[in-house]
Amino acid sequence: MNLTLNQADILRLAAHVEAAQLGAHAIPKLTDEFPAMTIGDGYAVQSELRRRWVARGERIVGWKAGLTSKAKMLQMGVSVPSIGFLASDMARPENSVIRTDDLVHPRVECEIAFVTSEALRGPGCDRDQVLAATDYVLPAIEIIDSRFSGFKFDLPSVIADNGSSARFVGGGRPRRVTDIDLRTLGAVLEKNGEMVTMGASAAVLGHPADAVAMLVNILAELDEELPAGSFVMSGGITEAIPVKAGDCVIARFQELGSVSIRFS
Ligand code: 0L1
Ligand code: MG
Repeated sequence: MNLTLNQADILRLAAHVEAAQLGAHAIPKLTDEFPAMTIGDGYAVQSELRRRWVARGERIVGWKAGLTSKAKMLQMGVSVPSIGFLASDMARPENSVIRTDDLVHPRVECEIAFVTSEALRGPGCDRDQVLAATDYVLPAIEIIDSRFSGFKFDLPSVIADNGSSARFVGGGRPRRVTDIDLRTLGAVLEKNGEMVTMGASAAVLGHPADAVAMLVNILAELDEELPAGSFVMSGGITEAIPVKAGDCVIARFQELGSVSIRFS
């Protein structure tokens, strides 16, 4: 990938983003200081952020595909999806209470998560390879939290911020991919007992396994593979809904059951 940042700037930006994530404070988008920043620069900062996460003793448990629906790409003014890593300290149990005082401006999305039983490596990874390497899928809620002030960001900045990753919750009813039609699954998101948004799994690049293949192919550009046993969030089926302390959220999925969480 094309880089314009030098190593010192990559290290400094990763420390800057990490401080915003851990301290839950908003920062200006990184391209304000580095207008020529590229997607490759964004991934270089994200890789350094991942190295820092591991150095703090956390495990990388999987990856997420972001900005995978046409609607979301249009909304954010970007034309390609992104990926980010998922670490052990971001996982929360189903039905748990998630604090909001250590988040900047959390939003929730309904997603289909894949758990892999074999490693996947691009380039050229496709839907069939993803489905063959999938142990099971399950419904999930992603809690995204862009650290950029006023949600003003661009693709290089959001990639450096690890695709706004913050928390994730898997649950419901795990299913084999051969037992369901992953393309046509509907999902409804309820907040405080009211339906706030709904969508169908085809919103995710036409098929959620295509989003996982896209993720594997981006990993290949970073000279990495998706290890067996990874937890992979395939991207928001619904738009992201803002949440605050006191909110109860339930994501109901066709065929896959539901996932609920509460915010304090
Ligand atoms: O999961 C995602 O689609 C990442 C979205 C990044 C932009 C945002 O924070 O809304
Ligand atoms: Mg997401």
